[in-house]
Amino acid sequence: MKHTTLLLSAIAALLLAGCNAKTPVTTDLAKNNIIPKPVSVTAEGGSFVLTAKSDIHVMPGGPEELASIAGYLADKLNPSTGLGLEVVSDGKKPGRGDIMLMLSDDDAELGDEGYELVITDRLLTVTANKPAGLFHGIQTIRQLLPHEVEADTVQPGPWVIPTGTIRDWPSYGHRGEMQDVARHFFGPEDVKRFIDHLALYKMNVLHMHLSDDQGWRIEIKSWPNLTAHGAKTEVGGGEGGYFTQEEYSDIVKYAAERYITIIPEIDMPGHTNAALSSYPELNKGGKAPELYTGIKVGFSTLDTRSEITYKFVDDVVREIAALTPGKYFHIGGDESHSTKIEDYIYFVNRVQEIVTSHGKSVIGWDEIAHATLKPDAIVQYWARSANALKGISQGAKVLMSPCTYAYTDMKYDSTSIFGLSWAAYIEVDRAYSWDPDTLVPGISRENIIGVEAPLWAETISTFREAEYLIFPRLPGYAEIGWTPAALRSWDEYRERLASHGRRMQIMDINFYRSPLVDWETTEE
Ligand code: TNX
Repeated sequence: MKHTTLLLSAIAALLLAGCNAKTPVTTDLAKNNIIPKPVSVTAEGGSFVLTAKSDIHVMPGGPEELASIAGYLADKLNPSTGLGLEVVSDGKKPGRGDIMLMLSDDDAELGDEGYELVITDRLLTVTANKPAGLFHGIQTIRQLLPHEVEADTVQPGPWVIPTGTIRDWPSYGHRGEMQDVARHFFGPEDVKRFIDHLALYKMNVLHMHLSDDQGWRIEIKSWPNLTAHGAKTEVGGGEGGYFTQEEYSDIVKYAAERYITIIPEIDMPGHTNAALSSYPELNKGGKAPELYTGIKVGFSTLDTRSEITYKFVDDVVREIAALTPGKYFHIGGDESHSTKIEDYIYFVNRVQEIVTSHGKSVIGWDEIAHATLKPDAIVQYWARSANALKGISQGAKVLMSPCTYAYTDMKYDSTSIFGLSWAAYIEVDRAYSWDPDTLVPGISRENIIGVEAPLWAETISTFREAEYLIFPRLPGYAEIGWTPAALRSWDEYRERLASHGRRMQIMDINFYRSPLVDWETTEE
């Protein structure tokens, strides 16, 4: 009967795999290389095999979103497996080799983003309370399959996953990266590729640094010169660029389909030369400076005592907030060295009111704690723990981005071709080996909303260069945000990361071959 044939072909596939597959096949689920490391894994010792008969079933009567998530999985698996998996939502009973996606809201432990994978030799079932959990479960499926699953052409397989159960949920609700599109402009295709990278590692936030001294990168219809003039250049004098509102909305949608929230940042009152150059009336003295293409910080400031400044901020926040479904608006607030402290405090207090009036909560770099924070404000700790503690004493929560560990624009070591080094050299082990809950005395678990790794773009002008700084540190930041500290150790992590070398290679990710990792890669 059919089952015997299938079993035999599965065994044959396993044997074949033993002979010539590049990724060794295991039947021990505990030997997985999943990043971030799952909370709990129970191995059964058998194997589940995807075959030409496999399909992706979604619970009948469930929300539309389930079919979209299943479609996303099919789109990931079909090019490399060639198995033509289809989405089935008509309630037909799943058969051998099928994947089943289900929502069930009675598993409190899993929370809003957790999932359970039950893998038997017949069926792979993903269950979650919310669609976001199913989406993260799918990333685990991708990582359980051989690396070649990430190829965009048909590969021989076999497509085997060891049997057992994975129960998994994140430590923190906010796990993100920041992309600076101001120092050098990166267009929609680059941002989408970044979003795809975040999704694979179960990150759920992309913070976009949309304005700085060197460029204004988002269309504001009521202040058109911000982009007509202020987007025209970038560090080094290149041509710059900006997102139209349609392009920005398209990015927001693309991210949302991957359960990633976009946080837009307009950095102010410092880091504003591009805006000041576009509109003389925003300057004290009314004279517009030239555009700027260097990499100094701290020389620009909006005129904090002029009403036109607040009209400007109100228009900008209103237009961007209307395109942004996420809860937060990031007001920057860092390194305003040309703004007097009393003017800075006055400005941040007023801008918080504006952001709140447009229905968003404020995030700002740690300096904003000098002002009187709104109860729901978030302080992004990057440099000064005293600022973060000041925020906490006002009841604010903290987002952890310590520059000496989490700055993705720092060089790995003195030989790195890209990156800065003012904060530290951040090798892959250093990027991984810190714990947000214990890093700064006085900042503890209950104060922290999560972890974010910023990628500043002074030294990088193409996305391949960006990838060199992002990878392989991003998977480590993702794990710090997801996996409980008790399960994290560099010695064990570096083995898992080594296996992702091959995966990154197949995905054509330009990653830094850190000498601290015995990379599993093929000759290049
Ligand atoms: C500090 S981090 C900055 C950025 C620079 C970065 C370079 C922060 C809030 N401000 O303006 O791009 O250093 O590493």
